[in-house]
Amino acid sequence: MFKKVLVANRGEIAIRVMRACRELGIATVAVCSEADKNALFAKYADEAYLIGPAPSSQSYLDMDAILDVAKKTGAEGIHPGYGFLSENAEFARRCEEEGIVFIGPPSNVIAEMGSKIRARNLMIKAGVPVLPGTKDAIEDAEKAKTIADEIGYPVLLKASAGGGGIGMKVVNSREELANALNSTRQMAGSAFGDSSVFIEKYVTEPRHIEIQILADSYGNIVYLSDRECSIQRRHQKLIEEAPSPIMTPELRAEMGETAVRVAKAIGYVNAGTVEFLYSKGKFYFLEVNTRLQVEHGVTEMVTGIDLVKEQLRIACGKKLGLRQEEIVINGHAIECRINAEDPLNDFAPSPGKIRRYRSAGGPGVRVDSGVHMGYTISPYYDSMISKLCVWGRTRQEAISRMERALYEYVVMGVTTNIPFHKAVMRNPVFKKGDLTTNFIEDHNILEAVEEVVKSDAAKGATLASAFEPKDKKVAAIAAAVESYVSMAQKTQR
Ligand code: MV4
Repeated sequence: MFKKVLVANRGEIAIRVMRACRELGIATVAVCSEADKNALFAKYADEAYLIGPAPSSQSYLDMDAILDVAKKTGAEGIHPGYGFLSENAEFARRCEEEGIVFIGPPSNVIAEMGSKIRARNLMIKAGVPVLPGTKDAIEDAEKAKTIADEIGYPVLLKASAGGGGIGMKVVNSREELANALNSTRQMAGSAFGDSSVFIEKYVTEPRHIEIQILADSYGNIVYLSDRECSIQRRHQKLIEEAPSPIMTPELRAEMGETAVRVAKAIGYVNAGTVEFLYSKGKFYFLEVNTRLQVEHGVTEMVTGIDLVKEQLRIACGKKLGLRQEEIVINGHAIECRINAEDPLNDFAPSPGKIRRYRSAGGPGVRVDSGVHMGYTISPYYDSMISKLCVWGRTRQEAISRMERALYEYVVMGVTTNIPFHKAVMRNPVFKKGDLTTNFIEDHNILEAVEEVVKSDAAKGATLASAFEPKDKKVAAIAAAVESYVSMAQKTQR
């Protein structure tokens, strides 16, 4: 097992990885930017190194700086977390070259899955269901029209180098196709340096269901749980759950075995996720995420498996200690991403200082967070405060537990999307589990958020309101004392 691992990330995922390391007796090295000098993850690590100023390009994306710290500290492995360099094939290759273990898949697999066209063609060869579409990139509008006529509108233009919904354009008629093709190719070229665009049949009301897999270096591959990730806004996931409300043992086996076939076909190693669209009883391959995902915690809660520990074991050459028949799904888990953003203002980020903080807790509640009271949410990075996960024996118990946890969760000083999550949990269609990727628009959730904000404020329906001084004068004194204390702390530094 590794003696020392560098975590090339920040915030909650850095702490998440360090927790697994601590349990395995692995020393940890953190790298941080100027903005994160006093962040919890930097204090949690056994060693922490400043690698640059706040902008990610000069810190968490600076491969040279990160590799220098790894070499200087003797870290045998680097865990990239998610985002930043986690799916950067060049970084994985450089780790391999330096003899430092990249705790994730081989760099060539990351590169291969970075091309949606190549991934699709590999899946077709492996007999994995894909949507009707083109095997190659399309450049000529007339050819595209012929193909789209065969597929049938609406079609979706997709940038081959895109991901997470960036570089996608829905086309509803022949007349729109030529302009759409040109604009999508142009956007892909400037965003990804690769203007390749292909066509797929557009599925209008899909579910987004993904399968977690684990693969070791000896060809052993298992699937763990499925996850329903349909509640997204502009391709940003907000609520995930395991298992999907529509999952049956038969469907899970079919999708799981398909995900294992995908992993085998591409020579996958370590933790990964196979994304599918599900519509009218059928599922179709979308893409492979070659990293540990934000929402991995719901899989951990229903299987009892620590995915980061499994990643570390696989990365240091151990065989998978899991057989498919011993992986059992127990209960139901839901994750709400708690972000410092204003759901009443187009989810605009709301950076700033957390004046009061008390996370939820109690039976069946897990909070993965990188913040604390007095912490300032930086405008340089994503606005995540935490991932609030709950487990229940049934989906209904998980929902009521999530409602209770959201009631308890106190974050004051910044605006959060907690009211959004409350509005979803209360929604009768959500409670029935009738989800598609259009859920937020189809059920006017944003209007419901306004109601939640009003009712929370009016009748003190949150634990947070218990911290609000009733008397305006008391509030003014409290604020003055707080600003004095923070000034005094600054002078001490
Ligand atoms: C699609 C699709 C409908 N039809 N492909 C979004 C990001 C990437 N995972 C692929 N995505 C989609 N691809 C076809 N042919 C709908 C989406 C999509 C989506 C998929 C999963 C979860 C949320 C989504 C939100 C919007 C669009």
